[in-house]
Amino acid sequence: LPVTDSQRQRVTGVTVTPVAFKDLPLLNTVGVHEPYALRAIVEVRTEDGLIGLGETYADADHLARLRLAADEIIGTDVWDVNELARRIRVVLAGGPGTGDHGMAGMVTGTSTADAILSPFEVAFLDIQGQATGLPVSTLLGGAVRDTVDYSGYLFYKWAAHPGHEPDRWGAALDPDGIVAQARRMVTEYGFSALKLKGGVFPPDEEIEAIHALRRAFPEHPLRLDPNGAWTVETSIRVGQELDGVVEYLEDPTPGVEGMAEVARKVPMPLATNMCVVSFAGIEPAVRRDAVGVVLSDHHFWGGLGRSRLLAGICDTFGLGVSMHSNSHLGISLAAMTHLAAATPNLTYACDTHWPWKDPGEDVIAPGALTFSDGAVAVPTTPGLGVTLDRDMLGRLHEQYLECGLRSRDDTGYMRGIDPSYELLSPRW
Ligand code: GKR
Ligand code: MG
Repeated sequence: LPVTDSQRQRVTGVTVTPVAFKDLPLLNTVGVHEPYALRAIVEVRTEDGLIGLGETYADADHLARLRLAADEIIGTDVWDVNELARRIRVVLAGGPGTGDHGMAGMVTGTSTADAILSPFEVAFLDIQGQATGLPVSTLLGGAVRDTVDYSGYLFYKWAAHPGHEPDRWGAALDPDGIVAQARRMVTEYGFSALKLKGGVFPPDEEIEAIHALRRAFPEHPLRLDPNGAWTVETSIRVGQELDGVVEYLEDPTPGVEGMAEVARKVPMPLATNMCVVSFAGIEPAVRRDAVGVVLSDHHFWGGLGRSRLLAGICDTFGLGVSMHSNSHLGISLAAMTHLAAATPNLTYACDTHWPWKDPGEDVIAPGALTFSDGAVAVPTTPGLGVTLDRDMLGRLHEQYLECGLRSRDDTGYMRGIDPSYELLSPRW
C-alpha cells in the first residue's frame, strides 16, 4: 500500500478500560460462567486525533500487562506492526511466556506476548483503515466473501444464576432443552451450523443430545466440544458413535499425544483450540497428525495478521481452519468478521458467544453488525467499521468496578454453589 505522509500516524496515547457485561449460567467442564464476563477495551490515539479500537480479556494479570504495554508503545507508527510487536516483547521480557488469559483454565499454553499484542495490532489496523479510507479486510489482503457465517453455540445451562430471576433463555439440561435452545437460536439468528459445548454431562447424554439435534436439524453441520473432558478410550467410543453425524469433534481429550491416538481411530477430523494454541504448538501436532482443524482466535494468536499467518501454515500442512470464541463484545465481533472475510481457507462457520450477551450491553454504537441467515455482513466502511459508544463504555466500566470480579473463575463460582464440585481432567 502506498502510504502518504498524512496517512502515517504516530501513537500519542493509549487507554485500557476494563468492562463487565452480564453473562448467563453457561455450563462447561470446569464449572459455570459467572454473572458477569470481563473484557478490556483498548483505545489507541494518534497525533491526528484518530482512535483505533481493540478488545481483549480483562483478567487482572492480563490487564496489568496491557497497561505496561500501553505505556511502551507511545510514539510507534501505526504502520509499523513489527515495531509494536518488538516493544511488547521487550516490555514483557522476564514475565510469563505462556498463560491462560480469560479461559478459566481450559486453555493453557497460549503465548502471553501474542495475547498482549493482539488488541493493539487490531487498533493499529483500525487506524490504518481510517487513515486510508479502507476497511480492515482490505488491509488484510481483501475480503473473499461479503458475509461471514457463524455457528449457533449451544450450552447446557441453568434457568438462572442462583438467587436471580430466570433469564431470557431458560434452562437446557437434557436433549430436549438443547433442541429447544437450538430452535430458538436458529429462528432468531438463522444459524446454519450448530456447536454443542459438552464435557458437562456423562458422554452418553451428550451423544443423545447430538442425535436429537440431528433429528431436529437434518441439514445443519454439527460439532461437539467437551474441552478435553474425556479419556482416549471414551473419545474413541464417542467418535465412533457419532460417525457421519458431526463435521468435527473438538478437543475430545487433553494433550497432543491423546489427541493423536484418538485421531487415528475416529472417522471425523479432530478440531482444537486447546492443544494447538500458539505457533510453538503447531509442529508437535503436525508431526503426530493429532488434529485436522485448528480453531484460530486472533485474541491469543497475536492479532489479525498473525492469524492469517496461522491460516497459511494450516494450508501448507493440509489442516482446516475454523474460529474459536469466548464471551465477547462488538469490537471483537468486528475484528473476527474482517479476519474471517480475508482468510480464504477459513471454510467453517466461526464460533461466537454473541447470542448469550444481553442485547442492550455493548461498547459499540448499535447497527454496525447484524446477523442475517446466521452471518454477519463484512463492514465496508473504513477501519473496523465500528465506533465506540462512550456512555456505554462508562456504564460497563462502572459495572466492572461494582461487580467485584477481577478474573474469570468458572470453577470457583461453581464451588461456591456446590462445594462438592470437583475439577477433573479427563472427567470421563
Ligand atoms: O465459554 O465456557 C465457554 C467456552 O468453553 C469457552 O471458554 C471455550 O474457550 O468456547 C471455547 C471453546 O471452544 O473451547
Ligand atoms: Mg473449543
